[in-house]
Amino acid sequence: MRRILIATLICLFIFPGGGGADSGDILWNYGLPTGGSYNSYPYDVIVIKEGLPGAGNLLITEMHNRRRVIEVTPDYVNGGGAEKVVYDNSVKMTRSERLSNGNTLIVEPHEGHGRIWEVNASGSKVRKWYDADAEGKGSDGALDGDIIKDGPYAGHLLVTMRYSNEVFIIDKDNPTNRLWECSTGSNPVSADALPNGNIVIAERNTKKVKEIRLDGTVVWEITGLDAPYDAELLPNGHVAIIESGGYYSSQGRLVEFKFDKDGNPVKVGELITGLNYPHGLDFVIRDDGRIDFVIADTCNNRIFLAEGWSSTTPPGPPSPPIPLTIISIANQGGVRRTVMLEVTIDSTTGLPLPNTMNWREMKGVPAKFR
Ligand SMILES: [Ca+2]
Ligand SMILES: [Ca+2]
Repeated sequence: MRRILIATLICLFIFPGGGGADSGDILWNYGLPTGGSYNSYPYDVIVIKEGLPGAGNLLITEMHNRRRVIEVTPDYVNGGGAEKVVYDNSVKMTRSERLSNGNTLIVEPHEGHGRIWEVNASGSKVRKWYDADAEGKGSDGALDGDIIKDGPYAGHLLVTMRYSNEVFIIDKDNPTNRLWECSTGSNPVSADALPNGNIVIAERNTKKVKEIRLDGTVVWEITGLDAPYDAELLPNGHVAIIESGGYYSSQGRLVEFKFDKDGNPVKVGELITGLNYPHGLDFVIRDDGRIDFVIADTCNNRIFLAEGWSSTTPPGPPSPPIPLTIISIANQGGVRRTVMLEVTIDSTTGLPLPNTMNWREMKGVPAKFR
């Protein structure tokens, strides 16, 4: 009884107003369940990068029912945001990205119609970057496509083909010419090219995310994942991964890994659980260096921003511990009792430091509490 009372008091004193924001908290939500505009099976979300038209806006790819790419200028403070339709389609789309010329790259993965297009600001197709049919892959579909930003293949197109288990680079000047290719494990569903030229691939069925060099050697791999669909290498060297779980399983989650001194992945933890078949992940860096995550929670029909636990800045000197004295006055069985608690609080965790908690019952009530 006393312990419960004291624990409650500590919470009230350290976190006035009901508690500070913990990592994993939803800071902004777009779509269900808040009502208003909803996203129709958003497969992916990206934060448009600095230097590109629309920088900071979100590009959301809706896959089912309403098949659109929309651009949202988020209002992270007041909620919601301004929305405009970039492209309205009749077939499925999985991913999209903003190009330096202001146009948008879209990926149509539909079986038998695997194509990657560039659409202009008016929503008209202006270029076909890739056509699976032209390669005799009528039963396959391109599931991811990126224009490579840096490295030896900058400007060319990275394509991820889910059913033929391959990732390859298409010549920007000749769509039938492959500049590089590799076989992957089963069901590669996304790939990103890194500034150093390496490629990060998420393999759904082999439950793996890996970074490979262009010579095919593996830099690292993280195995045992539950249907991974997207991965982001963070500015602090960590890797964040979206595990989809399964269709309508609500077992989707965001997990984060770091690397030990030997380069082996070590799980930091699960930042968010209970997602419904999520497929897309990106991040934003806050003014204080904290990395927050933007997530396409696909079958919950929403995009949201979640508070991360990593920081791009190294940790500063530890905050000093906080000495605290709590006077509690309570009625217990009609008898009024006064308890004084002295404790030292760890200012980082907000929890009592070990062996610092002393409490004693007082006679009477101190004058200022009467
Ligand atoms: Ca990609
Ligand atoms: Ca992503």
